[in-house]
Amino acid sequence: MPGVEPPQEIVLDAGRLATALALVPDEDPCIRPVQLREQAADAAGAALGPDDATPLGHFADGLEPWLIVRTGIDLSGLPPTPLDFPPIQDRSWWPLGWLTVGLMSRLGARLVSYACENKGAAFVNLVGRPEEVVGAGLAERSTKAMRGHTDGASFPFPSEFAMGGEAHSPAPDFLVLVGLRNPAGTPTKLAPASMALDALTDQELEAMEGPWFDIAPQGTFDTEQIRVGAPLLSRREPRHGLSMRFSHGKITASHGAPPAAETALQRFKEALPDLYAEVAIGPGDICLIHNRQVIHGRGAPGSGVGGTTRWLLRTYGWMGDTVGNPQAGGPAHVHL
Ligand SMILES: O=C(O)CCC(=O)C(=O)O
Ligand SMILES: [Fe+2]
Repeated sequence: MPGVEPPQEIVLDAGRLATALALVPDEDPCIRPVQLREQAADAAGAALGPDDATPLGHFADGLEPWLIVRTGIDLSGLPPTPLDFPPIQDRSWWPLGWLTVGLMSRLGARLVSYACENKGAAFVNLVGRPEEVVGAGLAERSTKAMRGHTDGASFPFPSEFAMGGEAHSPAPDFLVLVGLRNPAGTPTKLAPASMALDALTDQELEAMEGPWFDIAPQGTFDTEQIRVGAPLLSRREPRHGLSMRFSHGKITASHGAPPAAETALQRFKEALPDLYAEVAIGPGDICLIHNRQVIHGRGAPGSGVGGTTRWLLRTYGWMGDTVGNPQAGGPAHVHL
C-alpha cells in the first residue's frame, strides 16, 4: 500500500498459548467480560512473550494505529457460521473471546457495548446474512464491500460527553475484530485518519473542527438521534493528538456550513482509497484498532451464508478513563 508501513504484529508461541488457555474463565465471555477481565488479563499475559511488551505498549500509547495478534488457536470445533449478529452460546469461540478481553485489559481497556446496538451483546457476529432472516436489503449489504468509517460516529467524543447533556455514551475508543473464519481472505481495510487529513488545506482542517456537520447513526444502532452541527475532528481527547469520526454515507455538511466544510469532507473521502492497508483477519487473529484514529472498511465477503463462510466477531473497548451512562440494572459493560 502506498505510504503505509506494515502494521505491527504479534504471533503467539504455541506453548505459551496452551498455558494461557488453561487460565481463561470457563464461561460465556458475553456475560461478565468486565468483572472477569483481571483473570483474562492473567491468561493473556501467559500467552505473551518478553518481546511482545514493546508492540503492545506502543499500541496502547497510541504510537501505532492498530495491532494484530495472531493467536494460532485451534478453532476446529467451530459450528457452522451463524446467520446473524447475536452471539451464539457455543464454547468453541469462548477461549478466543477471553484472550481478546485479556489483551484489551492489558492495554488498559475494558469491553463496552451499547444497549441500542444488538441489545448490548458484548461480542457480535459479522457474517453473511440470509434474506429470509434480515430481508433483501441487509442480506445484500452483508455480502458487499463496506466503505470507510469509524464505528459509532454519531456518538459523542469523550470530551463532549464530559460537558453533559448527551443522550448516548461516548463512541468506542477501540474497535476489536476477531477472526473465526475467512476462507477467501476478505481484507479489512485500515487507513490512519491523520494521513487522510494531510490532504486538506489549513482552512479545510479548521472546518473539520467546526460545528459544520450532521451525523446520522450507524445502521446497527437502534436510535433516531442525529448529531447536528458537530465537528468531525477533535484535538481534545485523551492520549491522541487527533480524533476523527467519519462515515462516507452518514455525514453531510450542515445547512449554512462554510464551503470549506463541504470541500474538507470531499477531499477526505477522496484521499482514503489510496491510503488503505489491507489486512486479512484470519482464524484466531485479534485485530485491535484505535477507532478514532483509523478509518476502517472491508472488501466484499461475497455471496454465501452459513457453512464455512466468513465469520468475524466484533467488540468495542473504552480506555479506563472513558466514562459513559451505564444501563440501569444491566451488566457492567452495557451503556446507553
Ligand atoms: O467485516 C469487516 O471486516 C468490518 C465490518 C465493519 O466495519 C462493521 O460491521 O462496522
Ligand atoms: Fe465498522
